[in-house]
Parts: sequence; C-alpha cells; structure tokens
Amino acid sequence: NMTWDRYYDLDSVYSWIDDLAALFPQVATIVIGGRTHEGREIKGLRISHGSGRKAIFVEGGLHAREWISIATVNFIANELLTSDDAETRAAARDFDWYIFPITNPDGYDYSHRFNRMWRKNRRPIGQHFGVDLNRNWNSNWLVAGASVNPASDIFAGLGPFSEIETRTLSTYINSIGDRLELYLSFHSFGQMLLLPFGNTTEPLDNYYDALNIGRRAMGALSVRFGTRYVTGNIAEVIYHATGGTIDWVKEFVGVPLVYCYELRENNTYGFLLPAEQILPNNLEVMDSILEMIHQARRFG
Ligand code: 0X9
Ligand code: ZN
Repeated sequence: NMTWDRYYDLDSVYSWIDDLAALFPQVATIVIGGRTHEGREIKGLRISHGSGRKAIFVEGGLHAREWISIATVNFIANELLTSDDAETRAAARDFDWYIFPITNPDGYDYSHRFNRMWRKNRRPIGQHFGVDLNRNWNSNWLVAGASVNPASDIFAGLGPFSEIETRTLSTYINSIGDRLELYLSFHSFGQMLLLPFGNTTEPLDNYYDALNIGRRAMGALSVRFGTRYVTGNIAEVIYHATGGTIDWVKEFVGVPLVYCYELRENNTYGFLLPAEQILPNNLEVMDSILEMIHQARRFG
C-alpha cells in the first residue's frame, strides 16, 4: 500500500499499479503506453466504468528529478479508485482515465540510484547520456529553449521523436486521440499552470476558454492551503521552450484542453520538495482537477 508521506522508487510504483489493477479488476486495467531505451515499459492504468467515454490523459515523471509529479499522479489514480467523495466518484465514472505516473522510467530509476538531479532519459549519445524528453516531441522541434549539445540538460535529441519514449508514447496517445478531452502533464516546480504554445504568445484557438477554466481551477487549488499558482501561456509565464508534450498534443492530436502543471513549490526547495508537502500538494491538485472538469462541462 502507498502512503503519502514519502517518495517511492520505480519498482515500488510499478508494483503498486499492479496491485491496484488486481484490487479493482472491473474498472482498472494495466496499460502499456510505450517503451524505453533500457527496455522498460511505460506502465499506466486505465480507469474506466464502461468503454467509449470521453477520455482524460494524465502524465507524470517525464523529467526524472521531478518526484512530486509522480506522487501527484499516483494520488489521482488512487482517489479515482477509492474516494467516497461524490464529485470524485462522478469524475471517475464519467471519463475513461489514462494515467501514467512515470513516463521516463529509465531516468526516474537513475535519479533514485545514482543522481537525484537527473532530468533526461538515459540514451547514450557519444560520451554523454540523455535527451530531454520535453524537447523531443514533433512540435516546433529545436525552435526555442532547446539545445543540440548532448551534454546539455535541454538536449532536444537527434531529431523530432528520435527517442523511443516519446515515439511510443505519442503513438499511444494518438490511438486514443479522438476521445481525449483533457490532457494533463505534471512537472515541477514553480506553481504555474501552463498553456501552449512554447514559442509564441499568440492565443490558442480556444485561449480564453482554456485560460478561464485554468484560472478557476487554480482558484479551487488555492482554497485548501492558500497555495498560489500563476496561469498562462508557456512563453509568457515561464520561458520559450518548444518540442514539449502539451504543444504536440494540442497541435497534432487536437485535444481541446491541455495543461502543464509546474507543481510546488516556488523557491526554497526546488526539485527537492520535502515529503511533508506531498499530501497537501496532492489534495490541492485534486481539488483543481475536479474544478477543471466542472468548468470544462460549463464551457462545453
Ligand atoms: O522546461 C520544461 O520542460 C518545463 N519546466 S521544467 O522545470 N519542469 O523542466 C516547462 C515546459 C513548458 N512546456 C512546454 N514547452 N510544453
Ligand atoms: Zn519538468
């Protein structure tokens, strides 16, 4: 069983996912979203009370050191399966959920065993290791905030989708793409809710709806503990960066609502968020997701 007062390594998370699927066989199914350079599976859970519903995709751990994103996504899966709260039950029933806590398993394992601050995957290129998987998607690849230097932490790879992780995961996302209503990508840190695109402040097709829904969701997030998030376009709120997941999902899959959370916190701890903050973070994020779904229904 998983508690929310510590971080768990790759094997623990993967076996916990297996346990959940075994405990809730009618609604939870193990799904393989892709593969990794070192031969691992990108393992996730599909939570569904009946197929053919509109779908929500939840992704964490694309950056290895952002451990809180894995804990957050685990919590979401756990809530959808075990919560007694009426709104949470409704959210679980009304959508097919595709939940992938660790989309960079090679990197996550490496950050537990060898280097806590590892970010990229673990593919060797010359004498260096790793491609930044949030620069490798086929959307404005290498246009901004990315590097051609394999030693760099923002190395974009040898070409768009050069990495098996992004290539296989994007194929999986495409396979369910026509049912996807909402795509949530979890990163840390900085307390931001980001909208595409990473290279321009030009508004999206549905920018004002997306912004409105996002702001209301962050309003709900702040109620419990007063945590403040800033909502806005990537290029405006954080920095120019292209080849990221949500840009590709918006541009090529055409999912109406896509967001990237930069979770807690703001300056003191950075990627090393103390374990005492896992539960408060998870609770406030879950509040925001329920509000997001509620608002998305209103805006249609
Ligand atoms: O630089 C990134 O990839 C993200 N920040 S992080 O500290 N988690 O590395 C921001 C990504 C913005 N999103 C996209 N460009 N899609
Ligand atoms: Zn990140």
